[in-house]
Amino acid sequence: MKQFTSVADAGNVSELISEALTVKINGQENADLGKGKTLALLFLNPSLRTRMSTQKAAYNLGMNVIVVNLDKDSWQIEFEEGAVMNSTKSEHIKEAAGVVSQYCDIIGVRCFPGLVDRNKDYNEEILNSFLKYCNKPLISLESGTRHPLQSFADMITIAETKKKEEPKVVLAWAPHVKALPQAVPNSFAEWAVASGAEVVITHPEGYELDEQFSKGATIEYNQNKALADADYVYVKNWSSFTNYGEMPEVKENWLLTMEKLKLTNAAKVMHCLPVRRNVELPDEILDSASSLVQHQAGNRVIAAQTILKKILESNS
Ligand code: SN0
Repeated sequence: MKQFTSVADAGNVSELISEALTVKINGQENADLGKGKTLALLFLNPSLRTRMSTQKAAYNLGMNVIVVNLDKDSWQIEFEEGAVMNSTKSEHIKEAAGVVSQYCDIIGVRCFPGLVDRNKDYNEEILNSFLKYCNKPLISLESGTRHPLQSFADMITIAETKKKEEPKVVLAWAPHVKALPQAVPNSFAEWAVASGAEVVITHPEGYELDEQFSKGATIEYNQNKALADADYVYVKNWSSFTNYGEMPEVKENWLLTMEKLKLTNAAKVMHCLPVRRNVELPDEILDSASSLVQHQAGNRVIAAQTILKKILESNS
């Protein structure tokens, strides 16, 4: 594996999930694989799980890790080609990427979308600058349009808990107080379809995802209908793709409840975290046996360790 930025880099998804399940059992077997190698984790946005799980995964493989909060601790980076750098940005990605590539063997980058300029976000301008100027394997830690390590961990979680070969998986929009990226739902949809699940996406009018991510899934605007016989409900808020970055008004109540869950096939409820309690999901669900959120977070280590292992194996 040369890079990990989307499901397209994953190869055969079922095989990758099987490999992850093996890593989970024999997690300490490759403790020397990454010896003498350094992982950079570069954050342009906040992180708890991604930072800690990827760092822990690297330690499990014997790697050294350097974490830099590029948004706070470093020079502000200019990504524009040919920019006249006479304002607040002190260092160009060309120099920064060259430096990081000398010090590190694998580079992880988190660069959320700005949610202002759809072309900039959906062309992955920031991630692509890192890909262009870093000459080491790159891992996305959530970019403009995707969060592949999260989706991989979610697929591992479903594989471990599913009671039938092709479970019904419902990606359900939830309310929020601020505009959030489409990266998590985009990524979840493409991974869930690729893993062979029956995927239904339910959201209010105006919250349609880009079709390149929702293709293969059924769109159902009626939340109750979508929930019928669901085996998993993946709850997530996202802002509008069509009215880019906006939050069109929603009249109905989209908050999932224990009452609504009765429509499902005793569905397990998933969320990538962080979750706003009693805004996106109620306490009664998060604190119940239906919730898989801690299980998902645990599998973030397994997802990261599997990807780091595959990259180390193909570059050693
Ligand atoms: C991010 C998102 O893409 O939705 C990261 C999820 C892994 N979530 C947020 O930014 C939540 C922020 C908030 O204030 O609730």
